[in-house]
Amino acid sequence: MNKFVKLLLFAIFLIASGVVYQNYYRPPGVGPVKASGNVVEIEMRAKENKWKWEPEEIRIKAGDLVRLHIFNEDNYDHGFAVEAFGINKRLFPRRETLIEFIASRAGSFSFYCSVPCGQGHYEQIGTLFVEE
Ligand SMILES: [Cu+2]
Repeated sequence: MNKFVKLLLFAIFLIASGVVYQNYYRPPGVGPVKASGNVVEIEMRAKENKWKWEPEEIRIKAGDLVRLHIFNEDNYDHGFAVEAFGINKRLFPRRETLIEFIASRAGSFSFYCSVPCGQGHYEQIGTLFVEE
């Protein structure tokens, strides 16, 4: 058999198996969520010398475009990270940092300070609830 025919058959097999997976086997939680078009503005603070986020819980809906305005009240750096959405940003002292992302899947995810910042570093955590 001609090698190009073999390649073509292999390409057809790959595409067909992708289509079968998408339609019959893909779990509903895997794959992108449709963007809702909603923009959610959230004001957040890292409280001065408390190693606490305010608020410690954020509730949003899947598909929302989230704009987090985080003000760091301390005179040293913090970080803000949510692993599920690939977010990790440094928060410079006494200023606001804007973090934008689309909540592309539902669930509850923890966020935390990602810059070693002192005695309360490991307690500086919170939860992001993304509702369906
Ligand atoms: Cu820290």
